[in-house]
Amino acid sequence: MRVKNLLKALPIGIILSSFCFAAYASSELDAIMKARGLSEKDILAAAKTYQPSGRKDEYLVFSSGGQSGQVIVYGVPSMRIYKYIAVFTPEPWQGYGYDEESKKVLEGGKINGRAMTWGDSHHPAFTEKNGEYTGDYLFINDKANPRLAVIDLKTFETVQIVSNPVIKSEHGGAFVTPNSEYVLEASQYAAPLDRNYHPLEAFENAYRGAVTLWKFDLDKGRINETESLTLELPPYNQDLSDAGKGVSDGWAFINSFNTEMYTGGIEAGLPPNEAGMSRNDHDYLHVFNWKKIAELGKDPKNVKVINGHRVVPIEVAVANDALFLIPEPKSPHGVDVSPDGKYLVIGGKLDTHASVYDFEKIKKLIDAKDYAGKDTFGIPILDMKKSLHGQVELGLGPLHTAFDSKDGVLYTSLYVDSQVVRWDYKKLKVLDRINVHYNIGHLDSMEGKSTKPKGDWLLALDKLSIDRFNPVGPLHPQNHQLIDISGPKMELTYDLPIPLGEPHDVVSIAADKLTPKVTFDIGTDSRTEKPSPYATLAGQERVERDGNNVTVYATMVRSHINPERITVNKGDHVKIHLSSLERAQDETHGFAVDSMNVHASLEPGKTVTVEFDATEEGVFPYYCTEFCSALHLEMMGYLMVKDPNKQYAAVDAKGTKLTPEQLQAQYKKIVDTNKATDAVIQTVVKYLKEKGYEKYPAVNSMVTDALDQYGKIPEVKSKADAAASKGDLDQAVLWENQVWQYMVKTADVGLRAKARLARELATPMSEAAGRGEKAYLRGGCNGCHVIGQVSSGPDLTGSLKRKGEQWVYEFTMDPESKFNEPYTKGMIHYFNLRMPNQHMTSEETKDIVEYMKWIDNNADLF
Ligand code: K7E
Ligand code: CUA
Repeated sequence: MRVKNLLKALPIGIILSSFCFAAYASSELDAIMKARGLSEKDILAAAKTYQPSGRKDEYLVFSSGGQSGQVIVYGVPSMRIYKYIAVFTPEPWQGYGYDEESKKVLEGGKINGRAMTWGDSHHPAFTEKNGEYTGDYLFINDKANPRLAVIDLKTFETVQIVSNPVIKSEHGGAFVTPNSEYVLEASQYAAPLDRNYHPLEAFENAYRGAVTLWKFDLDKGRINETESLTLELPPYNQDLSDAGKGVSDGWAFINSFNTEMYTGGIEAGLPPNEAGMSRNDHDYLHVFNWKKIAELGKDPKNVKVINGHRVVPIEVAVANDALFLIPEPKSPHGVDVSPDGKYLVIGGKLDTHASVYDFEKIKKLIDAKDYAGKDTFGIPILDMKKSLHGQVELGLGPLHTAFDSKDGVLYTSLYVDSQVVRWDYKKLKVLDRINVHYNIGHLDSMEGKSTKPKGDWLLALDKLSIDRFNPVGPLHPQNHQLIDISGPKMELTYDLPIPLGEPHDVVSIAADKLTPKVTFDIGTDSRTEKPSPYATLAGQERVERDGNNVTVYATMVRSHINPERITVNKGDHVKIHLSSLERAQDETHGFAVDSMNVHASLEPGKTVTVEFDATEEGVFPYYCTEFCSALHLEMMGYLMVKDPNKQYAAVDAKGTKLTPEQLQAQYKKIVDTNKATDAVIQTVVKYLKEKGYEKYPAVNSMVTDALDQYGKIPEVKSKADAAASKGDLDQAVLWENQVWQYMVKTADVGLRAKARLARELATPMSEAAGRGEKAYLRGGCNGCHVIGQVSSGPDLTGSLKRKGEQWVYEFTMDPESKFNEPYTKGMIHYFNLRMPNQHMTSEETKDIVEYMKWIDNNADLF
């Protein structure tokens, strides 16, 4: 049973005492609750959402980043933020927009040749199969500059941006058809599709709305621009959209406002847009058959080519029964299709109702050609009453809707009332409501836009946070609230301040549907996801010159950049291709050159390029920007920019020289150190091999990393030996030092692998022993005692056998009582330390004894 369900089933008293194993802990909890002013409800909310260190979340949430142009990734139920994915806006720490590979992706989003360095991202969407999320790719739209981005969820990187060739502003994207055939992007503010000047007086004639069907190639993971097409729509301001599924598969739906086609004119003394655009009682829900539109678009007879892009005109869609309108209460906002595809729920925004349309009724009217009339553009209008399943009064400002796993149950956000309403769209009745803080926009249940929404959690995306958080200046964070919807009453459990942009919408997915890579294959261009033509392996590092173009093929591995000196002429154009030779998880390097405004992030295996003009003469240090190892600061080099027309005076290198004896001593010392270090490594290797480390994937990958470092030693060692035999001890010492660097890295990972393996092989700990280990660590006992080794205190292995359980218990409770025993006296003398009284409780001490029993049972492993 899931923890939260368990919590629900038990009365609070039992819960609290089952959280806390010992009586003392319960009183400690009481004390904390009192001191912090927490209620039992707070403690429950914490227990439902808190993830202990190392525990992973059940769901990952992908939130639009609003005007930041990015995507924010966080976990449910913990609400911990995991990542900002750079999409429409350069993000230097990821190298995005500062290296050449990512600049190419951003370039796809240029509009009329102008680079766009920001976006207004609104609606993320996953790839789908049969209407269920697949977790392969994520799409997100840019409302400000109509564009669509593709993020690969293997790498969590943006791999493609396409710019819409005909529309000028958009909102109804990104909505994916149930098998990821197309990604829909509908316009918002009508404009001339030819992108030319047409006076506003020509609004009805020359301005148009539109919906673009971006063709997605699932195998390639990219949008195919030439196979994409657009359906022309009237110049009503189209709003949110959704693709049909199940019974409505093949169809899609778009809301609208301003069917009045009002164009404002406040400055000319005319009433403002807000008055003119909401004058009529009704606007139109657009219903169109995207499958038919895609078919029609294949025949050149059926399309107008605008800006090199195929557009299916309204008349063609109408003549082929592919486009209809249905009146809807004025200026609605969201349209959401139910999981089975049968119902369309429309949030009234200016109307207190939500309207539920029945697709089967709509389809019947269409099939019978039962029309209530036609609009100005000749589009058939279906009767509203005949299409409706019903309406429910929800409250002020209904915007968006999310579905529950329970049949007929759904949640609608009330922007003005700051509430979430749970209601039944089949039976048309309200079930529950909860206040949120404040002015909620979108909301989402887990996998809420798929055919299989989950009924455990709901996210409320609140536009205003006002007083919820510590004030951080007039620009407030947004507030994402986590609501437990698994019980009969909705329960608020967590507030997450969103520190980036105004996120409009989120999509969420079961974490186990995602299979992200942990490293790249060596030499990968992460943006094309193919081997980079510039991949450089160890030994291939070089600098090439072609006229004024200097190309550097460089590598990075703990802890050096090769080359460490790059000399160019003033005026040269410099390109540096960098390859990370790391194979170990999370060993990222960064690369920056003084004052050149370039930055790259090199995750293990990545190849990336930075490019700049060396316009000024001077010295420009370059360095690794990630604290990647103890020798990270040493991971640097110099870019020397010379003026080819200048003569530089020769310099006399000064510096203190070692005497031959000193040099000999230094050489001997480093050689001895290396031998000793290697001996340690060999014992670790022997242990790992004997215990069959290959069978444990986590250990195996650490050992691979350790051996990777160790494998670099022979080459360096032979250089050391060659220098020594030539009598160049200076060079020999330097190369031996490099041997030591590799050994330290090997030993570091090797010892971690050993500890991990010991843990894998050990017998399972009893609950008491587990608590004992925690008490042992909390008490800081590991400061003096190292299991399996004599350290600044004795090795605890075997001490129970030597002294007996009772003695160990008494000694831990009150060390001083034993200081006069000859055994203890001897120990104090040997270690020159007395065991301090850690004031453990009797329970804790008993647990520690259990932990020591576990140690003894596994003594051969330590
Ligand atoms: Cu309602 Cu852009 Cu989906 Cu904002 S949108 S809230
Ligand atoms: Cu590599 Cu720091």
